[in-house]
Amino acid sequence: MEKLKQIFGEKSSEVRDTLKRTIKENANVKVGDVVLAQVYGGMRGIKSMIWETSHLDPIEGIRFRGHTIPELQDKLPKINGSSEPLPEGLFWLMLTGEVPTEEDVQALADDWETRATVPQHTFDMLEQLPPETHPMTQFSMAIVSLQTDSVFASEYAKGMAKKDYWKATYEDSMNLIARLPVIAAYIYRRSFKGGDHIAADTSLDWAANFAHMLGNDDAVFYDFMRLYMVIHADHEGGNASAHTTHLVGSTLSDAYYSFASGMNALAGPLHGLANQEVIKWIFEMLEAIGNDNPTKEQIAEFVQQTLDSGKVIPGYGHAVLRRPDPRFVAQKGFAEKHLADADIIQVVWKIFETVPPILESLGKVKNPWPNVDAHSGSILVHYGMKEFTYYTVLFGVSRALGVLAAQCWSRAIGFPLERPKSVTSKWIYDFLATQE
Ligand code: CMX
Repeated sequence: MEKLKQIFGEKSSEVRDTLKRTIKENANVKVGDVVLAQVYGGMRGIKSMIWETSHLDPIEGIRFRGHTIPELQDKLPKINGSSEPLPEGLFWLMLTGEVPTEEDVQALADDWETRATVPQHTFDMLEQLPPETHPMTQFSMAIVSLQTDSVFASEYAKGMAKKDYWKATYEDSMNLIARLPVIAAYIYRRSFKGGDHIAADTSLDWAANFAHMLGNDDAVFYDFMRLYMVIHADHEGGNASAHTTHLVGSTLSDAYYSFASGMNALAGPLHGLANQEVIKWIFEMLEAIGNDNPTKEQIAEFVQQTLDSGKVIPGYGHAVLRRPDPRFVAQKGFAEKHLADADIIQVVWKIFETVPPILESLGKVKNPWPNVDAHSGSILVHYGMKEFTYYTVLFGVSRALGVLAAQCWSRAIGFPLERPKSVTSKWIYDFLATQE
């Protein structure tokens, strides 16, 4: 994909030069203060990293290079007859800041297709794992096993110059993104379909081909996969999977090592694994209530039981957002258009009406609204994909687009090793004593 590489190379070198000047001239300008609650509170809100590909506003939600999700749905190229944007277009946008043409995304899809061959040792390694191994464990291990092909690692060993780091990272990112649907589909078919694998259909775009290899050729499901892959791709840099990829990448670990680390962060239930937890919790609720059409009163009672047993309500709350997540809203819009009558969708919408006032009444939850994970599982269940332990892998395939585009930028700008300062609680007490 010489055109994309060339545009990225030109843009990033301009940005790097401007940034170098800006940092030099403004090195001591304050961009914020840090208070004790933030030091002990998961570093919420501390401005301490640069992430060029997207930005999150607590009220408005995510913007990818300045574009909201509805704007992406409107502006990014679509394939004939499809109503959802192609993830290829989003990757182009995140990398260059420009909305690509239809020809550009077609060329990018063709390029990924040429890079999609997974080495046999990755499949062999997966086959050594018990089929019941959690899909995220398999996914993370498969990504690390692909590292044998890292262009960055091999060029670095030969003595690559720093100015060329981004070129090798670009190659690794493109190869990895091209191969992820193949390994992800392989994991799904070996874990849940008895190893009955489905060959790629190279006439399809990246997301539709992924849906095809998973085993679903419904045209509307193809569209859902395109939307899913777009909305989960990036959520600025501070979330755990993005930040982990960035931190590990800052050591000059290649894209494979750093992305696998990001996936290990995504596998936590407070982050990406929440999409599996949501549907598991809904199934438990339906079972406890004893029917597939519970009333809001029955849902409220089950929510209360969950809270009383000291657990969180999965799919609700967010570390940054203070309104319903636009990614939830986009999926709700999709469901309203295509599957509004499905029982499982109706349940999710009733939960949406029931949970926020209950969480609000606790007086401590900063955001009582649904996040991205509250809706995705119900749509997958409707399309027959009920194996909820697999859901976070789908999130992970999409997340590659954002964190790897961001890693190309980090290498091009030349960000240094990330190394914040930690202190002990004794240091804090001594410091507080000096403030009295
Ligand atoms: N259910 C019950 N209690 C919740 C809650 C929820 N959904 N969300 C937050 N709270 C509680 C917290 O546990 C915390 O309680 P304590 O003070 O007793 O420890 C209190 O409210 C304050 O938390 P907060 O400042 O509102 O939220 P955080 O920024 O600390 O955490 C998040 C954010 C997402 C981890 C939290 O809302 C949560 O656990 N949600 C459920 C899990 C989930 O859906 N995660 C997916 C997030 C999206 C993603 O990354 O994919």
